[in-house]
Amino acid sequence: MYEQVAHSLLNDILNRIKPEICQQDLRHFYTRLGANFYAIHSLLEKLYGDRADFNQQAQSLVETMAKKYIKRSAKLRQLDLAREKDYNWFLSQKWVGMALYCQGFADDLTGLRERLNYFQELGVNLVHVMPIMPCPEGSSDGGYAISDFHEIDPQVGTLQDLIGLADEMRERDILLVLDVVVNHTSNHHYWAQEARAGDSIYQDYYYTFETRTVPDMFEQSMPEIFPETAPGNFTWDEEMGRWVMTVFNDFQWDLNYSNPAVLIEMLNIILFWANQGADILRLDAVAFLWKKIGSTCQNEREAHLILQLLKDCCQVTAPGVLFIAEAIVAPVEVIKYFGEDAVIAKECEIAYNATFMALLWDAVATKNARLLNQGIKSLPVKLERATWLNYVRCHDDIGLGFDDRDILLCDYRPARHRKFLIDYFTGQFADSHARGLPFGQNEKTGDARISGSLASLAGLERALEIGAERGIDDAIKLILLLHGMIMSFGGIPLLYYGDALGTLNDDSYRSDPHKMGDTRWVHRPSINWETAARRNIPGSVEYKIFSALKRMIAVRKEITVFADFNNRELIEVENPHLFVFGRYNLNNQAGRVLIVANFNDRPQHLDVADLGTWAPQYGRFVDLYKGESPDVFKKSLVIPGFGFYWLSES
Ligand code: OTU
Repeated sequence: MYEQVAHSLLNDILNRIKPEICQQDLRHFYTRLGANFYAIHSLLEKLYGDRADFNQQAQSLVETMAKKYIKRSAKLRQLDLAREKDYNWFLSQKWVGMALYCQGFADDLTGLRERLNYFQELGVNLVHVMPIMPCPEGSSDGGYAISDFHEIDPQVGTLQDLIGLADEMRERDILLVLDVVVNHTSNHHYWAQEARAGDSIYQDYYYTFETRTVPDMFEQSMPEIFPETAPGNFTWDEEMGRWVMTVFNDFQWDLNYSNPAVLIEMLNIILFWANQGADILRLDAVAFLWKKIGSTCQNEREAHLILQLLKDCCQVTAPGVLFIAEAIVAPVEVIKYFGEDAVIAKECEIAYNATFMALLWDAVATKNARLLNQGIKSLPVKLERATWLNYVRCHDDIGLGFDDRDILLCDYRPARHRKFLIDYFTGQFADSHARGLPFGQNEKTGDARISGSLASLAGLERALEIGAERGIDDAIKLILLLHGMIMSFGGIPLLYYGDALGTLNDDSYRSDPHKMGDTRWVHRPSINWETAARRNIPGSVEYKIFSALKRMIAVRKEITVFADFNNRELIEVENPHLFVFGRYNLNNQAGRVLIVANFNDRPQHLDVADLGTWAPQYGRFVDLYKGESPDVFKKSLVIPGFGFYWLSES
C-alpha cells in the first residue's frame, strides 16, 4: 500500500543510506522493500512509535536488511526468485523431515555431511539440525542457551563446515533447518557480560531490576516453565547487583523486545543464518517474546507484531526463507502464529502441531480415538498458504496441552484424565508397557509432562527386556501407526532421529551432574551406527521399522492429495477406537484417499455405511501403503490391532 508518511520516511532513509550500500545492485531489494515498507513502518510505529529516536531506528533496520542483501550469495538470490515464483513449494507432499542433534547423530558437522546418504536412503529431504552455537559448558539447555549467535560450537565444527554442508544438501535437494533462539541468550553472551559489568545500554537488552518490586508483580501471573530445575521467573545476578528475568533456566536471560535495538540485532542474526544457507529457520519459544505485568507473558499481541515485522523484513532480504513457529500453546493461540490473514502467512509459514502430537499420545494411552477425534474437530482451520509440522516425538517433553472442554466432551474428568496419562506413560498404570519419565512436575499446580523415546513409550523397551514377541510386534505396529498419521494428516512430517531405528531411552544422562535434573536428556540419544546397520538385516527390529518407514515415505511422496491445501475432512464413525479422515482433491473426486487408523490392540471393524460419500463408489478399496485390499466382513472393513490404511479406490 502507498501511504504518504511511510513513503516520505522511506525517501529520507534512502537519501541517507550509506554510499557503500547505494553502489550495489539492489533492484530486487528495492522492489521488495517498496512492497513491504508500509507494513514494516506501521508495525514499527505500533511497537516503537513513541520513541524520540524512531526515525534512526527505522534507518538502522533498513540498513541491516540492505547490508545482508548485499552479502547474500548469487545462488541464494536465485533460489529466492525461484521460490517467489513457485510460492506454494513448501506445501507439497514431497517433503519429509527429520530433527536431530548434530553431535548425537554424527559427532560433528563433518560427520553429518558424511551421513547425508542416510537421509536419502530413508527418503528424508528436510533436516533440522538443532542449535549448534556455543553454549556455556554444562548449562546448555540442549543448545538453547546461546553465548554467540554468529559462531558454531567448536566441538561441532566451523562456519565453513556448515556452509559446505548447506551447499551439499542443496545439491541433493535436502532442505536445511536451523534454529534462531529469539527469546533469550545465555548468561555468557557478550550482551549479558556487558550488562553484568554495569553497561546500561546492555542492561536494557534484558529485563533487569534493582529490587523485587516489579519482579514480584510479574510473578503474580507468570507460570513456571521449568518448575523443578528453575522455579520462578527471575534470577539475582550478584555481579550485576540486579534481578534479571529468566523464564526458562536461570542461565537463560530473556531479551527485552520493547527495546528496538534488540529487534534489529535479532533481525541481523536471522538474516545471517539465512545467508549461511538455511532454507528454514525455527524460531524458538516465540510465544514468550513480549512481557506484560498482569499477563502470563505468553501469546501477547506484541509478540505477534514482532514476528510480523521479522517476517516482512526477511521477505525483503531473503524471501525464499521460511519461518517455523515453535509455540507449544493452545490450538486457538497457535493458529495465530501464522498471522491472522485470510490466505498468506504473515508471521511464520510453518508451526509445530503440538496439539495433534499430544492427541496421538492420548489415543495411545486410552487405546481409543475419542479425544483425538474431539481435539481435531476443535483444531481451527489454518491459513491457505501455511502448514503444520506434524511430529510424534521431538527433543522436548510431551505436554498434555489439549483443551479441558474437549476432555469433558469425551466424558473424562480433566484432572483425572491427565493423571491417568502421566501414570500410563511413566509405567505406574498396571496395564501400561510404556517406560517414560515425568518432566516438569509442578507441586503447586499438579501439572506434569512426559519424557521418553518413542520406542520406550511405545512399549518396545519393556517387550525386548522380557522377550515378549507379541509385545515387540505391537510396539513396532504402534510406532508405524503413529508415523502413518503424521505422514498423511496434512503438513510436513518431522521424524525424530533414532525413531526410524527404534532407539530406546538413553539413561546415561543420569550420571552427568549437569543433565540429571532434566529428564528430556533420556530421549536425546547418540546413534550407535553399528546397531543402525542392522536396518539392513531382515527380521531385526531395526529393519522392520526402518524398511516400513522408508516405504511409507516413498508412498507419501506419490500421493498428491497429501499436499497440504486444507483438503482434509474428519469422518466420525461409530467405532471409538478408530480415527478416520479423508484427503481430497480440491477440484474433483479423483485420487482421494481415506485414512483409517485403529488405536486398539485388537482388530476393529468399520461399517462402510459410516463412510457416507467416502464409501467406495464403484470398485473396492486398496491400501496404498501395503498395496493390498483390506479384509471386508459383512460390509465392514477389518482393521488389525494398531493397524492403519491409506485407502484409495481401485
Ligand atoms: C523450547 O521449548 C525448546 O524446544 C526447548 O528445548 C528449550 O528448553 C526452551 O524452548 C527454551 O529455549 O518454549 O514454546 O516444555 O516445550 O520450553 C515452547 C518445554 C517452548 C518446551 C518449551 C519450549
